[in-house]
Amino acid sequence: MMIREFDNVLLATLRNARHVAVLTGAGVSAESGIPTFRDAQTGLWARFRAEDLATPEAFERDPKLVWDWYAWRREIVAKAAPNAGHAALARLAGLVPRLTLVTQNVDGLHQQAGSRDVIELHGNIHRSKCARENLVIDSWQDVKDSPPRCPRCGALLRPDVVWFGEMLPAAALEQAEAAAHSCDVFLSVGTSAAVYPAAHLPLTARDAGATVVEVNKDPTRISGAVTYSLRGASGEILPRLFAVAWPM
Ligand code: BV8
Repeated sequence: MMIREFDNVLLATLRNARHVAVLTGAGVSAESGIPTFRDAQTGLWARFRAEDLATPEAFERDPKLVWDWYAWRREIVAKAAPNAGHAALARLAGLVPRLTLVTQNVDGLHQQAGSRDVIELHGNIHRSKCARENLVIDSWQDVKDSPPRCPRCGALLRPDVVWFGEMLPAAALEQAEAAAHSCDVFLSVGTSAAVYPAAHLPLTARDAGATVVEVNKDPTRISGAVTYSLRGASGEILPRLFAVAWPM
């Protein structure tokens, strides 16, 4: 059901929820100035598609290109601040008995907004790891050429994110799936629901009997499968929805 204003059943369901699970995607960071994953890229990177660069094959073929692409994205993220949508989700933790916040984003903005125990399904762009040992490396010798090398074994460093074709961190995925099975409300915010297995989560929640609420600027492939589809910017809808559901 696509609704403009919030109906009373939705508001009561939210207010009475024992456990709310949230899945966010790149759309929740769009109002912070971070291009979404499927936005066309700009500048030097305009001729590349994100999906083609975020792969082990691309890194294998041209490690410098992929490393430099992440360095460019890290610069954009470094200038970005959490927006009203991130802040509303951080406040939500104090409004419900139990909140599980799962994100596909790698920008760390939920944590910056004050959310705790954020489940990062696709890693974090601020962390780098040894491409051979898979261990997170905090510091390395600066070399003019990129990517830098692991100070322990000399292999190339890579971003600590999950590329297409790679497994998600098992513990994170298990926690996210458990929350989808046990929550009574599942919010899918700012995601095209195009990438698996994250895209299964809202449907897992629906099949387990949860009320699923999508908050998204455009229709997505799950818009017809959710209980409520709220169309618009998360930075505008989330603060209003929570203020109406939990009047001060
Ligand atoms: C895996 C990290 C085992 C890197 C990313 C089952 C079926 C089909 C395919 C598969 C499947 N299982 C696995 C696959 C293959 C693949 C996949 O899903 N492919 C897709 C393209 C079909 N999945 C994998 O490879 C995963 N690994 O499952 O391992 C396996 C492997 C192979 C085969 C079988 C099993 C790993 C996936 C992780 C990839 N890494 N990111 C990086 O960031 O560089 S995914 C990437 O996409 C980002 O993390 C991003 O978050 C994610 C999802 O995109 P969205 O967040 O939804 O962003 P998008 O731009 O698409 O949409 C934004 C939405 O926001 C839009 O709808 C827009 O309208 C809206 N919006 C914009 N502004 C706002 C807004 N909404 C609200 N407010 C606003 N202001």
